[in-house]
Amino acid sequence: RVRAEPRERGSGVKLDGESVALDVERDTWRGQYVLRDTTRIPDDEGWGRTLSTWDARDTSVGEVIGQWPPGIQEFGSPTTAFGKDATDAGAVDAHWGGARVFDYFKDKHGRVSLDGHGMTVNSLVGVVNGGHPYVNAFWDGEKMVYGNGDEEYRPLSAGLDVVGHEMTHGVVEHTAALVYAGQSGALNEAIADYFGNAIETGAYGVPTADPDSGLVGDRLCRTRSPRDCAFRDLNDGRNTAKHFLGVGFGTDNGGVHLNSTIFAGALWDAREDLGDTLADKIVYRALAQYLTPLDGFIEGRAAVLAAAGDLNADAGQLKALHRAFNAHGIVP
Ligand code: ASN
Ligand code: ZN
Repeated sequence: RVRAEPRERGSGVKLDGESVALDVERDTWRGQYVLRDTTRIPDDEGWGRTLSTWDARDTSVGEVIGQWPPGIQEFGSPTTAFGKDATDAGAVDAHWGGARVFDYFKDKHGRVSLDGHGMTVNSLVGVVNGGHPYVNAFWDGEKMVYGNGDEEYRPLSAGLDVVGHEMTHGVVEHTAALVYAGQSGALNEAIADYFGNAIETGAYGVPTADPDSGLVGDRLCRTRSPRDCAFRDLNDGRNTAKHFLGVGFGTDNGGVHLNSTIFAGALWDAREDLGDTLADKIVYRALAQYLTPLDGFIEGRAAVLAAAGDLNADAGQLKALHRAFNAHGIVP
């Protein structure tokens, strides 16, 4: 089958000023180039499956959750060089970051897209909150949505850890399907943070041992120091099961973000001892082969240890895992 729209190598500038290559396509109907990447999902997986980045500037968050807002289009440009509007909207970062995350799961874990079967990856950028800035991002069950940010925070796609986090929610949904409430929800959040930061540190060459490696959202900060403004810190060793905050389901789905660093902190500690490659494989295997929807921290520990055994972790590595879970109060 001959494709109507030729693939092109495009370019753009991220919000941190870095120039990057982008996989784009010419949309012959619109007479424009668009942020549509057809290079990553193989043709025999089916025509039309892509990574697309959509221009949802000024669309309110209520119009995008669980529905497709009318009239939005893939982010366009008159030339293959996407300009300042694409940068400012976070479109360049979302399209670039989406490809990094896609490649990470494919190259490191053999997983083709979020569902493992080449599903289309759609990212909406520039979303606002009823005329106000929107400083959040989320996976709504089918797509990634990025807020436009404010004076303190860049558009949310500017954090590769945030992009990795949201896309990992898609992977979790298609694997363990951890229920997004209470302890299974905190485990879901922990795994999203773990892979988000694993992908970001890998892409930027930051060692896990760096004390700032576990900051979530640190690249979004415009004025304050990353440590002050980051959303979470996976190196926050104080967050243990002793500090588990049981809050009502009406608050943060029962504390899914309050308690996530208990488990993510243990995983991030262990990653330093095990090394990135083995640690990531263990966490992925725990997610894809062992965890089930209502699991909590104790089951999470067992899943990780089982996966580590499968992957021939040696006695010292298993000990490091035990130590990390114990230190965070995750003890059966
Ligand atoms: N950024 C948050 C997350 O992905 C949005 C939310 O509360 N669901 O976890
Ligand atoms: Zn999340």
